[in-house]
Amino acid sequence: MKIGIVCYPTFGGSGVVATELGKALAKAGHQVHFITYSQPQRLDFFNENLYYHEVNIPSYPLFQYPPYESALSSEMVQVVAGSELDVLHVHYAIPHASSAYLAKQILAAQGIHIPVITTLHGTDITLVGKDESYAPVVTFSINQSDGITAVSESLRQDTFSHFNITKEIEVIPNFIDLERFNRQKKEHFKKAICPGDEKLIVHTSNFRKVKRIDDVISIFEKLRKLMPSKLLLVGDGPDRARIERRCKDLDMCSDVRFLGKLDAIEEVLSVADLFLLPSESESFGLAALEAMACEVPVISSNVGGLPELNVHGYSGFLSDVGDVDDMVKNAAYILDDSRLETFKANALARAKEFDIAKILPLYEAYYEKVVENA
Ligand code: GMT
Repeated sequence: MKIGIVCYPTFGGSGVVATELGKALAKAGHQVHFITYSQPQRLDFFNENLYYHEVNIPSYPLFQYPPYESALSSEMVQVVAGSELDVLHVHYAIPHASSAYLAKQILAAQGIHIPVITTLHGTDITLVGKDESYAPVVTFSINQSDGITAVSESLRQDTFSHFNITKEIEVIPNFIDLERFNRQKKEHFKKAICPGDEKLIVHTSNFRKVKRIDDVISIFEKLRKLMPSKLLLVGDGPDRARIERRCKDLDMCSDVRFLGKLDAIEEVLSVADLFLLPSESESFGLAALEAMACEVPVISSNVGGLPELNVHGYSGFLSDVGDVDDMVKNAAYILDDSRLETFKANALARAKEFDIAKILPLYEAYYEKVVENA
């Protein structure tokens, strides 16, 4: 098939999923056209089936807010018509679903029919999308999509409860490339960070409020009193500066390191003993899946799609949002030397259920169904 993929080209989960999906589809022989405003972060290899079309957003003194949606729709029109695409798959509803709707109408006027699939990722529904500034457009454009997928059953339910959706939503969970995400031998790295053989705790995120990084710090502050441990924080975002200050105030600087944004996240995960994800809301928790694939058990909150990924008492533990004491208790339980290796093996076993080799055929079958029925 000839497939157009529209996404945010950044480190964010939706962009990562879209890019990895496009790469896998190209490897499977499909022709994949990325339509984004800059080169997607993980589009880091050459394949004869992969194409990249940059959305050009000209500036003009009149524009306080350059009309990205119009530029995106125009690029979609050109790529669909020029490359004769079979389907347009947009990731993250805002504003990609409404831009796709507009492109579809323009193409229809030219006699070209293009089925549109929208994949919902999380904050486009649970946080940003339901804001009344966006909700009417989000509702309309989701309903106008020929196919709709959500990355977890929880997100599917949330979509029906927040919006008046009149169509079916297919759940296709996120996936992991186990060839990239696996536990590599990085003993020198572990020794450098944990010279006293301390336990290594890792958290990765975009440092937004929804991630509750304060809980990460509170969990670690209590845990380091129970056992020698170090914390690595990967990523960047609005809460980082405040959290760095808090670590200084708590006199924890010698045990906490901020690594900033990192591409080779699997190298850090390869030396980790435990991953923390105490989020307030999480439609899937791709960061936790990446950790599990690298044999890292997960302490997470029990919200959204996390219970569909992290199996309580097997690959890690789930607690109520904000229940720091329960998370500390569970973390100490996992990190006990008599149990840690079992939890690591379980984390990997669970991650294997989300192997891209299992999930890719679900997308291919869904594309075929939508194209046939559209
Ligand atoms: O987590 C974020 O804030 C980023 C966000 C995104 O859209 O990039 O992630 C969402 O999509 C990911 C990929 O499907 C999911 O794994 C994350 O759970 C989801 N984030 C939230 O629901 C908060």
